[in-house]
Amino acid sequence: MTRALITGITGQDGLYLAELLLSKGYEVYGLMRGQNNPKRPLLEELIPDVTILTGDLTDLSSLIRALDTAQPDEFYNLGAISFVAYSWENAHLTSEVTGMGVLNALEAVRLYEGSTGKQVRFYQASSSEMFGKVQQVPQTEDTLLWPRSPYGVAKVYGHYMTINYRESYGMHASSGVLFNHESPRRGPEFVTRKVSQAVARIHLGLQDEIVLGNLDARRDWGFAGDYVEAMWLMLQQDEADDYVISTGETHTIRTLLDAAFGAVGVTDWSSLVRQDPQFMRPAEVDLLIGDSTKAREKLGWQPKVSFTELVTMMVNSDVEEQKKLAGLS
Ligand code: NDP
Ligand code: GDR
Repeated sequence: MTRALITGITGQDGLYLAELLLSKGYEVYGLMRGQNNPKRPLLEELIPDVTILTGDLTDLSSLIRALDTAQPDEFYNLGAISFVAYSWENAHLTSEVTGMGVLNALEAVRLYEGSTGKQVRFYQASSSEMFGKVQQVPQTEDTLLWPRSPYGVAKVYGHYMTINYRESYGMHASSGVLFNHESPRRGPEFVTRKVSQAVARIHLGLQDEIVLGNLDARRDWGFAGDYVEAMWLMLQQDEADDYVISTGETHTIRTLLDAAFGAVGVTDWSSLVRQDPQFMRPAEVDLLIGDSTKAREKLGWQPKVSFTELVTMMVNSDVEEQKKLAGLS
């Protein structure tokens, strides 16, 4: 039985990846931080077959211990402080977790490989946020990186450290440069879920308006369930490598609003949306659109869920959730 260890198991991608690996017959271990993580009950309900280990990416010894227990064939490093806006307010902590945490994970794997003689295939969750200031579109594996946030800078560090461990120690370390991917499990701080939740509440008469920041930024949004398949495929290759994972379509926040309100039959949302400078960023990533030709050709990967299907799925899920919370169903 193949064994996998996932950091960031309580996050959106951790859950989808764990479900995918369990469906393939893996023995799955998940690293969870904190002495009493509030997400533990939900995790135990959704993925009871995953063995939870405690540890933190900033604590190298906890990672070494987790590897000793899990004895993984594959290590997926999904743990991070992942909210870009928060990274300006907590730049040092973001650098420690999202940047140095990758070094800790790589080092723990290298030590484990050295002491056991066993190979562990390593996946690093790199990000399109690394492209930052627009240099070239669509963005590929070769596009110049110009990060625009402390989060983006930390991800660049982790990305190059992963490549460096591959080149220095011959580790099977791959980096997936994933563009934005969403789902009904997306954290409510991210714009897609903030919109789908608010649209659901407005539709049910529980809220009057949505307050947002920049409506003109463009993102290449895909479905998280499709993207975790790409992570797995990367670790099934003989050679480790880096891959862009994206849909190749880009949409503004305005188009997101069209699709989300459209899902509940509203065509003119102008009186329901207000902009507030508090949600503007000190530096914005204006345009993301990825070219995933390499992944499509070498991994045989392609996204299955369209933008409209994704947004409709999220709004419908939030309508049901909000009905339950409000005692309407
Ligand atoms: P989430 O924010 O949903 O999950 C982040 C996970 O990291 C959580 O499980 C969180 O645990 C964990 N974590 C936070 N701090 C630490 C720490 N100090 N030690 C160990 N774990 C920690 O992110 P996603 O699931 O959306 O993303 C997964 C990864 O992919 C992240 O690295 C993200 O940066 C990256 N990424 C995401 C993209 C996206 O569009 N979703 C696109 C490109 C990259 P807790 O629940 O305890 O806070
Ligand atoms: P992003 O996602 O920063 O791309 O990072 P987010 O959904 O936070 O922002 C996307 C765009 O929407 C604009 N925006 C708002 N964003 C939020 N969160 N809240 C608002 O009210 C709002 N109004 C407008 C933003 O300015 C931005 O342009 C995500 C994360 O998952 C990262 O971890 C990951 O690496 C990247 O995607 C790829």
